[in-house]
Amino acid sequence: MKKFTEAQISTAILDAYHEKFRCALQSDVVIVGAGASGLTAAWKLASSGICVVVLEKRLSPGGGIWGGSMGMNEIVVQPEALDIVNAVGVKHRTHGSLFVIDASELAAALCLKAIQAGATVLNLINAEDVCLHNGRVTGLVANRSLIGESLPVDPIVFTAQAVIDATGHEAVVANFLARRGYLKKGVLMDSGEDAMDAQAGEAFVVDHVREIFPGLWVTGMAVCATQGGPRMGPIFGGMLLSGAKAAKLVGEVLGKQSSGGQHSADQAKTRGNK
Ligand code: 48F
Repeated sequence: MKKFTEAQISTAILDAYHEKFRCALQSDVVIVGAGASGLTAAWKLASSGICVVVLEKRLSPGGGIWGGSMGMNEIVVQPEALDIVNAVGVKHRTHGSLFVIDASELAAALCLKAIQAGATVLNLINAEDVCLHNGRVTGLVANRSLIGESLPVDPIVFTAQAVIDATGHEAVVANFLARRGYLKKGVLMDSGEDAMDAQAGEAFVVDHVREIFPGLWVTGMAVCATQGGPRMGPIFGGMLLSGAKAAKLVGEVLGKQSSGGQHSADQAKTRGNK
């Protein structure tokens, strides 16, 4: 007597994914990019009861964390980010005035924090355009990674009250607007991010988190790419702080109108989390 069948396995996956995907189609916040800043923003927003969906085009969430520096999988943070590092719960070693963290541990821990807080992370989903209503970004147009790029298959739309561009150096979502001339002068009008200056870049990436267009916020390297800030290499404190700041700014705006508290709590409960 068979205990389970192949059909049951497939049906279990299909039912679970269908439920997750259906909830994700309408949320409070869509974050594009599951790198350091995007996952931090997702974790913080979901922790405050906001319904968050993260779209990631690659197979694995974690963005640029995994590779550390030149493939050496260690990353560095500065003292200002230590509170967040401790809250994520990863180990760190002191190195002079800096701290070193195993890149895999940080990537895995941030992803776990975001999901256990109630965020929905959808991998293999590529954002390919924005949805724009009355001069405001109201969602993301997205397709399966690889399918949309190679076949004439129409996308799907994820609707949200706020969208965060956390796509790193490419600032993909901001570019959807820039290429049509929607962004004001000074935002993606010049040469993108500036040459490397680690300390200045780390400050810039936090100080310049903002709503660059109605409904669209930038965090992480997308901040520097859109506003000409310096790049900074494998120091990640600024990414964590930038994600936390984006969550705070978006949370303040949504605080007045968020309907997602119960939704997010329900999502976490469905997965057996507290
Ligand atoms: O690159 P990434 O980690 O962005 P970040 O949070 O962090 C930057 C650092 O990794 C590093 C650095 C540190 O000092 O300079 O570069 O700003 O994560 C960006 C994520 O966005 C995904 C991409 O696969 C990556 O995981 N992404 C990019 N374009 C799309 C996308 C897209 N069109 N749709 C969905 N995901």
